[in-house]
Amino acid sequence: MLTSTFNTAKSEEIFTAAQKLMPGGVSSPVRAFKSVGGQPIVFDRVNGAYIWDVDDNKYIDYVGTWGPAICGHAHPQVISALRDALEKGTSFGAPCALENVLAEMVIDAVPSIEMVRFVNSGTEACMGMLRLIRAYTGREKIIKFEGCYHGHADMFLVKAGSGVATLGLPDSPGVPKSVTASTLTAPYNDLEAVQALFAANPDQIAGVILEPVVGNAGFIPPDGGFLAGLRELTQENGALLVFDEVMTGFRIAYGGAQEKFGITPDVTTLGKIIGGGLPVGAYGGRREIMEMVAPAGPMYQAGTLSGNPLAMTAGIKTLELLRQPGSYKHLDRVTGKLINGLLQIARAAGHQVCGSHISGMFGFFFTAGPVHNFEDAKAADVKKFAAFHRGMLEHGVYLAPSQFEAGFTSLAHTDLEIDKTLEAAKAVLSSL
Ligand code: HOZ
Repeated sequence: MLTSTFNTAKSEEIFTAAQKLMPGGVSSPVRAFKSVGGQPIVFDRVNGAYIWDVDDNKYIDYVGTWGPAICGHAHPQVISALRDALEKGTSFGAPCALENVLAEMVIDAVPSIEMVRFVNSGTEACMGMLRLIRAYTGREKIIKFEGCYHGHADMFLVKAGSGVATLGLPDSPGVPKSVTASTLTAPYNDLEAVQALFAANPDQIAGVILEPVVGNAGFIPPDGGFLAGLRELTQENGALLVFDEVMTGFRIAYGGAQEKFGITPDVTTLGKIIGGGLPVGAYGGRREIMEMVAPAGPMYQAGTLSGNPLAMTAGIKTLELLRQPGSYKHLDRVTGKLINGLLQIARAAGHQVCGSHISGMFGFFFTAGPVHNFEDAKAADVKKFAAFHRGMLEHGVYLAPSQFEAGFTSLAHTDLEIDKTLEAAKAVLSSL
């Protein structure tokens, strides 16, 4: 059901050409609209809470380039800082003073981090982190949770979330069994399952790795006591606790989930926001652990563009903006208004729905819920989500094209955008 003004002819033309040039026409699978149907929209520009496509349709954006755009897209201060940095070049491949500035900001903010290594993506951060916890503990096995996504490295592609869940893929071909044999999995929010894995693998588990708030199986917060229970179990068993805060870092609180829930892991991975929209990742933790990393220690990990001045600049400016008083209060207020409004409208229209938010991160499922883990998430009505997604698109609202992704707001989302979104949701949900 196209609205009279919804024309995506140029998007379709460009995407048709893209499919001959790149696998599936995209540079990352979750963008391909596979689970919501229709062709993906091809974008031209972004600003504040908005994103425009090549046909000049304007959308209120709740993807925020998958999280980094927390200050709003193309924030004038970020752009201006980047222009100045650009004058000095794009990459030094050598130490740069800006690395110190961002490192100090990260160390000051994130309780578990005393030293940090910058890399170029969340995937790289998680690869480095895994080698580090294995090097530090001298153990090989890890525990991850079903539906959690820690990037696309071999050892994490076991019951993974994000695009793997969106496309309903089995664990990926090309990943050697010998690599994933050390990856043990448990349902999220299930302490007993973790306890059983520790009991069955004594002195073999290097660490427990999780998204402290899941964003890659849809949005799933931890049950009360879950994070504290993992902290205890890891300590009792000589394993490290790792929070993958690529999504939640600087989003659900300035100090991430560990600040929000008061649980300090041993190691943390970051990405997205700390690059302010440029490619970046980082892993950090206690000094004695981080000093294993080369050249301070023997664990090797490297990168040509790591710590480059543009990514450092965008990250520093983004964190400066976030540090201003009221940022997280704003994110919490607008996101609460959005999710509560959506749930109310959906229920009034007769749909079964559940959802929640923490600060500027949210999610909802078309099921009565509650959703505690990936199995619960998979039981939601994906077809209804697809129809809702399409309807919202046609009403000028861009949501993540998958039920298995969290949504993000920004400092640029105001009551105006939320009200317009809820108006659109009312129209769409009453027609489903
Ligand atoms: N890591 C992002 C959220 N699941 C997805 C980004 C992508 O795969 O393009």
